[in-house]
Amino acid sequence: MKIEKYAIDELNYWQLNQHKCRLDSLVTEVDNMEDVLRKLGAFNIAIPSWALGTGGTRFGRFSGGGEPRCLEEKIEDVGLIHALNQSSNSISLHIPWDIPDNATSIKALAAQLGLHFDAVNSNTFQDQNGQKLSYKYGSLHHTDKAVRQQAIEHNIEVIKYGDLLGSKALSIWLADGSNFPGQLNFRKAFQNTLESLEEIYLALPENWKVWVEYKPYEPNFYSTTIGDWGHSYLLASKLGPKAATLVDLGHHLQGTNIEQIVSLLLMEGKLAGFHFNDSKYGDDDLTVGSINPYQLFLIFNELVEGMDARGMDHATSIGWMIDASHNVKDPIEDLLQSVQAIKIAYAQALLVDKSALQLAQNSNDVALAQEILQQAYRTDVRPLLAEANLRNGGALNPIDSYRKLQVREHLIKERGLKTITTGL
Ligand code: RM4
Ligand code: MN
Ligand code: MN
Repeated sequence: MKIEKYAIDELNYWQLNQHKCRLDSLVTEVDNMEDVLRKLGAFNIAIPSWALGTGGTRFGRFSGGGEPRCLEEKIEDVGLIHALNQSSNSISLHIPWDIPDNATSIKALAAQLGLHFDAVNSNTFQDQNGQKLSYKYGSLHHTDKAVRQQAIEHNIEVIKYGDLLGSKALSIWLADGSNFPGQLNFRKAFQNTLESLEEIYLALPENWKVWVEYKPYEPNFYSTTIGDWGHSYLLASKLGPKAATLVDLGHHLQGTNIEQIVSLLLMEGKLAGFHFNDSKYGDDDLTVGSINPYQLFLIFNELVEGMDARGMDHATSIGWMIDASHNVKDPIEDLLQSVQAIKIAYAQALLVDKSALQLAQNSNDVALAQEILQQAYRTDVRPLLAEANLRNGGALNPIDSYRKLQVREHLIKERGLKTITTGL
């Protein structure tokens, strides 16, 4: 299915008056409106290929109807999202869950929908059919050099796939760790990981980056070899300028001050980008902004401040991606909500009165500093998002249009009620 522009325009038409009223009411509150609209219009968030089918838990998976059955249909779904929100112009592939057998035609299909390929993700946390050696005890950190070699080769193969598609980054998340004290020599595990990553680093083409993701626990419950931002930062620093740390919001222990981590990584030029999701307990991979939107705003506040301080372009200097998996919602609706939540937090951060905040901080006016932040956070910026979408040819209200256009119903007709997808 393809959403035609006229169908979106027609739905927008009926909402236009109400939208203009809402936008006008913000004029007195937002003095940098054109600047915010321009930045919102340029901001895109990549969609992971593994988020387009209904996710599962370790107990089961309840598939939804009309799920994509192949990579082409996943790309088609991202095209639908992008047509509605004009903010999701790329897709991130997980290999081997999604192998682009014919890179040229896959790339052409994506380009037709206005999409390109974001970071490619390797997978050494599962054994694949026919795989020679097992990753049961880890991959890049493994005690056995032959297993490490196999994992290195897989990563190099992923880079090759990505290169054919025009990707510019390899994203690595390792499940490597230990379940019991004594199982692992931490120093050796770290050094093995570093040496393996060095080999992968050498295989990076010109203008490529490697993004090193961290996670404190799960699937290992005693130690994880790249367990926190310190581990990742250490590796990225030793590797060189093409390596940086990837922050997945769900990969922190409860109470961690993620915005502070983000601020320091940015300061050091080592923030690769994000995997956005939300969580209440652990790596819950819930819809972005569904649990703790204030935290998301505080993160964006640091991002905007830190990127401006370094003269970085907001839209393109770091990687913006969703990494969520949902087991009860329509995946497309869930992704539309996530993108919306990210853009809301970004817009609110753009509204923070930076010079007033700096004055308050310098004079230790704690209450005023909080007022300034919360003034921005409590502004309803949704009309700004709607206006930015409208100017780009998207829907004023993407989810509402998705439902009114009966996209899921069309997909069910095309693809059937029950489908089996690979991956999570
Ligand atoms: C991991 C991690 C990775 C993602 C996999 C599917 O928890 O977040 O980024 O690729 O899940
Ligand atoms: Mn992730
Ligand atoms: Mn995760």
